[in-house]
Parts: sequence; C-alpha cells; structure tokens
Amino acid sequence: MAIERTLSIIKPDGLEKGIIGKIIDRFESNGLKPVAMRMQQLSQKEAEGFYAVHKERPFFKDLVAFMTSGPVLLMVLEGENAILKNREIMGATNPEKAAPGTIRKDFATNVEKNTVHGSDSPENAKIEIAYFFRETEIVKYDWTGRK
Ligand code: IDP
Ligand code: MG
Repeated sequence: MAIERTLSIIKPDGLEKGIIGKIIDRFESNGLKPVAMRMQQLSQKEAEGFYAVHKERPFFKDLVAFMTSGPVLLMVLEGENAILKNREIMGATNPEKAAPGTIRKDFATNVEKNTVHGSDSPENAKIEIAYFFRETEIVKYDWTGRK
C-alpha cells in the first residue's frame, strides 16, 4: 500500500461546534498525519470553484452559502491508503446513512452540514490539494520505519 495525500476540510459546522480536536484525533488515531493546515474564510468564488463539479446540482447554491458561512480548517492528510481511509473515517455523505463511529454519524447535523470534506480519488486529491496549498506549505514527513 502506498503513502497517499488527501485534502480534508473541517466545514463551518465543525468549527462552530468546537470539535476540531475531536476530529483531528480520529485522523491521527487512524494513522493519518496532518502535513499542512490553514484556517480560512472561503470567499464565494473559492467555494464555487472548489465545488464546481456540483454546479448543476439543486443543492449547489445552499452548499456554497454554507461553506462561506464561517471559517473552515483546510488540511492535507498523509498516510497509507489515505484517500479511502479518510472517506471511511468520515462516513457516508448523509449522516443518517453513515456507519457507527464515523465522524459524520457522530457529529454531522444533516446531509449538507456534514462536518468534513474528503477527496474521493487520487486524481481529485491532487487537484484539491493544489487548489488550496502550495507544495512549499506541505511539510515533509519521514515515513521510514513509522507505519
Ligand atoms: P461528499 O462530501 O461525501 O463527497 P458529495 O456528493 O461530493 O459528497 O457532495 C458534496 C457536498 O455537498 C456534501 O458533503 C454536502 O455538504 C453537500 N450535499 C451533497 N448532497 C446533498 C444534498 O442532497 N442536499 C444538500 N447538500 C448536499
Ligand atoms: Mg465529494
């Protein structure tokens, strides 16, 4: 299994609820290492660009309004099989359908205010990380002998 990087976002509802620490604990406890982090208030343009693949969906406008309603925590997580592992830790998009013990099951408000974002494929992880971070903002973690 290869060491991968994925983009994680703690959404405005997660910051509002004050559960940054609890969420990051789940990543760290499962072998995902934060290698870049930044708090940011997304502009409408930034949120629209990030979610551009959803621009024809009925929930797009609400989603952009939600994602710009308060600050978010942008993170790059690194680890073995990080993309899929992060999606498993997050749980299904709709918290009502999310598995027990997942972030969304335990913390999300509803299908929109679902606390976390995670890249869904290696291709999108690359694009999404580059959307928010320069390579020089990502620390080099030495995985040698540390898995
Ligand atoms: P994902 O975040 O689990 O990958 P996507 O289908 O990529 O889910 O949708 C992106 C985001 O759009 C979701 O995380 C959620 O915030 C919002 N969203 C998705 N489906 C709905 C919906 O049916 N109603 C309202 N918001 C939705
Ligand atoms: Mg998605």
